Amino acid sequence: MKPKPLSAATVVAWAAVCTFSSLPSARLTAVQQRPLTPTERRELLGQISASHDIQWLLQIAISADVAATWAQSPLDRPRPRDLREAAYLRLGAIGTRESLAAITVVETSMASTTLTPALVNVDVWSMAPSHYGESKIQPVVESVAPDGTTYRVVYWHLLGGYDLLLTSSRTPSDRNSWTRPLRIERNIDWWPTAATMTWKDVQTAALRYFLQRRYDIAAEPQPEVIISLPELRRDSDGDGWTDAEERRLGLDPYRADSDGDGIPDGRDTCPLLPKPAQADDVAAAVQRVFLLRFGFSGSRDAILVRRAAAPIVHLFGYGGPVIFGRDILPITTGAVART
Ligand SMILES: [Ca+2]
Ligand SMILES: [Ca+2]
Repeated sequence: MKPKPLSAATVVAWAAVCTFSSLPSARLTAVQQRPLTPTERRELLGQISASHDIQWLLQIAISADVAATWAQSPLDRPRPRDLREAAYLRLGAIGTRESLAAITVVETSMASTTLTPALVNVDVWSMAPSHYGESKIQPVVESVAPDGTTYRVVYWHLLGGYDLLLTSSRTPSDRNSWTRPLRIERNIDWWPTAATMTWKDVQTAALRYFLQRRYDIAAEPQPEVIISLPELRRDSDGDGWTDAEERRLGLDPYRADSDGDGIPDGRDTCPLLPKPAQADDVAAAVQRVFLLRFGFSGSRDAILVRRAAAPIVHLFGYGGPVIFGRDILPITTGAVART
């Protein structure tokens, strides 16, 4: 029997009772104290896929932290994202009034995902597509500034192509204490290597690096980059993205809401596609498939969508920007997720 649509009041009431501290679950309590072996995690995946415990499924789907407690590292399989996907799918498959209310709670929570978190884990980053693995992030160079702050330069395709990115921490041994890596405004067209970072003062560093364009020839030295921290961090419109990142993504560095739909760029998964007043059934289905396949990944990689290849739908619940109909150059490695 098809469930009746839920009223907004019902959803709000459901959300109000679904506080984590008041959600008892014998099964969750039994396994949440320790990481599980691969065999136990596979069994857990099976339990999720057959469960009728809506509160338990909601806990798993809504929180990356809950799913992560069962793994030694994000590289373990089934990964935390696999468990979350399974729980979200199971809630839909159950199809009762209560399970659909739980899905609404999950989606409401995911819709508030920020694209510009203050701090990130710098050890392992997820690729957006589920069939890719998670990647260990190796710094190109690590350097301690005159004020004792540790800085790392990394490279990754967060903004549509490979970029040099700068992150810092006062407590570098805490992998979750690193600032969101910000774009160094120097286009690179291959992998950087053998870098040095020399501090001229507490706000200014000189970065020298090589690019390894081919493995059968020596890496090529590149012109020095002067990094000014105030310039690197400049966010003229206060939306969370720096000016250099907005120029990279094609956003307006001087307008906090580039597409004018009321959602600031730092929280707008589709910052260049205005959100319509209401999603039709097709759009709602696309949104849910996107959330399922990408939203639970934990990835912050930009996703570039060619206009002719996919329906243009305002999406939510993903940690990176989705840009329609635009290539962001230079892109040479093919590693950027394209749909
Ligand atoms: Ca900005
Ligand atoms: Ca917007």
